[in-house]
Amino acid sequence: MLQDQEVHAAEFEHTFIAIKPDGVQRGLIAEIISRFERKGFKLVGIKILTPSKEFAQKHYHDLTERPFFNGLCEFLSSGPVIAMVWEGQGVISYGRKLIGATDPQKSEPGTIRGDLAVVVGRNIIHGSDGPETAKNEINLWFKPEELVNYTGNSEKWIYEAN
Ligand code: IDP
Ligand code: MG
Repeated sequence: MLQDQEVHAAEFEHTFIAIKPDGVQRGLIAEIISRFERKGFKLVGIKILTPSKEFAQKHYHDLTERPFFNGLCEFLSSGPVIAMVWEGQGVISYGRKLIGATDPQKSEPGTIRGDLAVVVGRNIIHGSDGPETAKNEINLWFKPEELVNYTGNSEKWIYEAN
């Protein structure tokens, strides 16, 4: 029976997604969460916080040499951010597809940045760019006990049995 199939969590990966202060202030929290949720990905961690500038610098440590680094860290720490961990098969790379290209002028329509943002410095959302970054960013933003392990009610309708 399809309803009784087992979905094994072993293939599920995790990614770190943040709604930046512009996305929060523009009232886009539900819109953004909804896109990940409707796709079939599962929310396993969420909180709202205003990161310090030092914390923002840690988050963007690989961009320290870029000319926009200071402004970027000022901006990320300028107001509340929604920090999330999403789970699912392929969620790291597909999450990036849902988000769209870094510069909203180049993001495809249908993506979050393509539909909802206009300039690169106000592109409303962050998503981990690979497995290693995802692990590091989740560890930076969340304590293990802040993440929830559960079976989603529709998982057996989203995945095939394996
Ligand atoms: P990503 O967010 O798509 O992974 P990254 O290259 O990691 O893009 O850059 C991190 C963030 O830095 C971007 O989301 C954007 O907000 C900002 N950023 C990137 N390039 C520029 C730029 O040329 N000018 C201003 N801000 C930039
Ligand atoms: Mg990046």
